[in-house]
Amino acid sequence: MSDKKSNHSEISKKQNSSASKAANRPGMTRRQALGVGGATLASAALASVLPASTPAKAQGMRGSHAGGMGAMNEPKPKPKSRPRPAGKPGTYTYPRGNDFYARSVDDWDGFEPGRPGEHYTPVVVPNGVTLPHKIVDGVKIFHMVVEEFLHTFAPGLQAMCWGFNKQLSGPVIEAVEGDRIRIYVTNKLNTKTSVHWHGLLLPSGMDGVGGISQRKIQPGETFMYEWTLNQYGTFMYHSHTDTMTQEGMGLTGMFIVHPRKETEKRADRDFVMLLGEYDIVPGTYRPDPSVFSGFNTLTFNGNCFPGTDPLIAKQGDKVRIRVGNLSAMSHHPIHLHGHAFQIVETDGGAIPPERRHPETSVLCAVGQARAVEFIADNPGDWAMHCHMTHHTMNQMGHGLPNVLGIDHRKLDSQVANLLPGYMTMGANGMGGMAQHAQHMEMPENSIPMVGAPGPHDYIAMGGLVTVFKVREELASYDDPGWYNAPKGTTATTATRSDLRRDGIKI
Ligand SMILES: [Cu+2]
Repeated sequence: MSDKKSNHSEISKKQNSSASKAANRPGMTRRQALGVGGATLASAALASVLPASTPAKAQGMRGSHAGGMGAMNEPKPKPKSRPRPAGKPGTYTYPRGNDFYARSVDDWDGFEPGRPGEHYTPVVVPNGVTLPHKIVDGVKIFHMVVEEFLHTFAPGLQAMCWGFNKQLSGPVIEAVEGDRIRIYVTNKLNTKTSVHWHGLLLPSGMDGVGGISQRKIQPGETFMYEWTLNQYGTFMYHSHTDTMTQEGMGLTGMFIVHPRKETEKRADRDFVMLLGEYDIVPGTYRPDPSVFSGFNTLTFNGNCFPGTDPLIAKQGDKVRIRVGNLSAMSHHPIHLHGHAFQIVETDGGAIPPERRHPETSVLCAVGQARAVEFIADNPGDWAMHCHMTHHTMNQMGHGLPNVLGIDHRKLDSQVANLLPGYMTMGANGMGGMAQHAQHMEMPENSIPMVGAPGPHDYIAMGGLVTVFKVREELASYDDPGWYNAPKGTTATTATRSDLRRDGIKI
């Protein structure tokens, strides 16, 4: 869209100038500016120890041919001619052992920082933001502060959470394959932390696992993570120190890497959705990360329905929805109405077109990421939700006594003598609970288990629910309101003549 382009070109200009400054620094090559030892050096070293006429594969086969006398008669290879692992201390060699990694180029050194508009179409984050960056000497610089803050999950429900830059989920990190990135993490918690870059191929010491790959970041300290992105795809980041507590308090986020070269047509709408779950006991203001099950606050990008922003697309748009799951204990089958899609990426790599298959739900287990794609070809308002029924509920309603089907009128009048206003909830299900709640005193800091007013009726859902809105025409991607369905395309009451015509007896 034209307004977007003008924004991007402004950003591009700034980025161009700092990138060329780096490249023009006297006496410094681009590789030095980027601080990369790199695979080119490593492969040159490997080439120097292999006879030029002998492919590496043949060399390997000869070494492994253990049986037979012929092998004994061959001259023993001198130690120096044996292929060694590439790389040397102080350098990092890009991992190249698996051809299924999602990569659009063969080498990642020397690229300018990727620019929005030119190298990628920026992602859309409902209820969220992307992490701003600046460019210093050709390196993309990010900064995140880990701290406690008051987060609103939906109107009426707040809790003190731990987040990156006061966001739950954390701001989406967005970059391009071949970008050199440097991420500063400042710890403002009263406890140690570290950040793991989930699914990313990087030097072991940058992996962020407290104790294994690094010393933990002490309260008040700022750590620096730096590497060159040598893959593209849908990834995540999260605390990897006391993860039960720290992820359970909200230290999670998504990390998107766009391909340096276009592999397929870009999505017009590229949505990022992080799934999460928290246990907030009504009347309290802090998630309880120690529970094993029974999480009562289920979130898309840190918000539960009706607090979730809709996803907006125009008919004909190519849509990508990237889903990551950093819930504590729950897998989520995310179901989209009105469309089918193909799963095109996991956090392990891209799925080749010939191996994709159609689905209408994508199961995203804890610690997994999935990207699905499709054309938005069906105008309307379409629910998108987790298909686990307890995950489309909010706080007030799990684990209640089962009163389904009982006649509670007598009971209510008796108990009301002791507890004025008492009303048994759930005799006909939970759908009416939110409406009852309008007339009842609710516990402090709690929201009804379901509910928001819809265009046709009350919506009896909460938690992991949002709406995918597709319109024939759109002036902008702002929320267009509810769908105005063409006449005769909405389910409604059957008339007597309908029933008579089709022989339906009621
Ligand atoms: Cu679920």
